[in-house]
Amino acid sequence: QFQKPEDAIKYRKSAFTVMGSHFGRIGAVVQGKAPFDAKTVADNAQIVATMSMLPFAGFVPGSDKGDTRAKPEVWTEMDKVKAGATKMQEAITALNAAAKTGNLDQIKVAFGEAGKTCKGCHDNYRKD
Ligand code: ASC
Repeated sequence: QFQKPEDAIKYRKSAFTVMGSHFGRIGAVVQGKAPFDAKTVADNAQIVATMSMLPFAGFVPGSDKGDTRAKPEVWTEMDKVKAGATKMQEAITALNAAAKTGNLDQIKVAFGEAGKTCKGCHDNYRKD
């Protein structure tokens, strides 16, 4: 799937970067820093949902060294990481559903819940 560990690192970081960019665009709306357009939020939520499926395939054995902020615990606690990933994907699915309703209050709640799942993994498994 990946020729070398660095390719896997680049792949997962790229997926996280795109996911974070589109999640952040929803965040700007939630925080009142960007105008609420239901279609734009729904489009962004769909991209986040699709991207959220991708990064974890990039945490292959041997890709713990190199241009990565992933802590070694990612590989020794992979079952916990995978469980966290599933929780995140579920929260993003809920955000995507909320976005499709076009109800900003629902979007705000779902966005907050999804953000917690991002942070949970970052706190435990990402350096700095
Ligand atoms: C974001 C983003 C994250 C999460 C996290 C939530 O917008 O890029 O990783 O929210 O900061 O606490």
